[in-house]
Amino acid sequence: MLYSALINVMVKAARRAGRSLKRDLGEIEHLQVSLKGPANFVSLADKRAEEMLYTDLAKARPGYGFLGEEGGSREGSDKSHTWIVDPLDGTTNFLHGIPQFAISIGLAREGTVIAGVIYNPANDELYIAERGKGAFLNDQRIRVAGRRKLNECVIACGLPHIGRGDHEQSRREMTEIQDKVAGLRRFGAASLDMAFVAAGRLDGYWERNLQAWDIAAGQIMVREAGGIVSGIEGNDNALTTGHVVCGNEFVQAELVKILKPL
Ligand code: 2AM
Ligand code: CA
Repeated sequence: MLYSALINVMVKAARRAGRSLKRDLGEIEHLQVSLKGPANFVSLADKRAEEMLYTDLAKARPGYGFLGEEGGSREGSDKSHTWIVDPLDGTTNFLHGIPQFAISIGLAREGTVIAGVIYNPANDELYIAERGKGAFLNDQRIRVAGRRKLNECVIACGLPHIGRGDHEQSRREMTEIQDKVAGLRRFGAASLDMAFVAAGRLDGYWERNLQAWDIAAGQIMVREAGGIVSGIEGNDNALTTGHVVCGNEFVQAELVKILKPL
């Protein structure tokens, strides 16, 4: 598969940071004897991965801005381009040795995401999307699922963490959706949930109160796979609201219809 120079830069960076995370995952088991150890260790793994990504991306594209979960915002001389990076999405899974986590890299030009790479080093699944060029999983073109009946759909959600979000509202949402779908799932890594929607594994996904780095690469992945991504309002921007609803055009619309009034 021949990708653009830009995608090759992103993939190379994701794979190098991925090797580092995979090594660290191997260490997690040994650290579970200590109660405090794993969380600190994961935080270090996270920071190390982000620094690797920053180094590689800044070297390949000097001047681009960089927004990362760990290091925050770093300005560049090129004000129109920004990397939006989550070095470890699905931290809780990683901490527990659950192989559902990813490195997520998006590139925004003038505020629009034009390329995305999502890489799960645990199972070596690499998702790629570039504006106008489609979405790919391990070099195979992917498309969102075609189901139109919600009662045949498998839908994923996110659940707010302790001390975050509105837990009552989240329970109302789950109750409403659970009654109408073939299956409800909660995997715990937003970028991979969106990648799964792009690959047609999931028919839809919603979650509130996310950050730009959770969403950027996933958003272009779903769109390039033929799907729709919005906020809870249905026509708003997930990247700025932090709320995501996605799926094919029917599923996204059905989910919005249910979630909006809640
Ligand atoms: P993270 O692992 O990078 O933090 C799962 O519901 C999603 O929520 C994950 O993508 C996870 O990304 C994110 N997440 C985890 N803890 C969070 C928190 N305290 N606030 C907001 N988002 C969080
Ligand atoms: Ca994240």
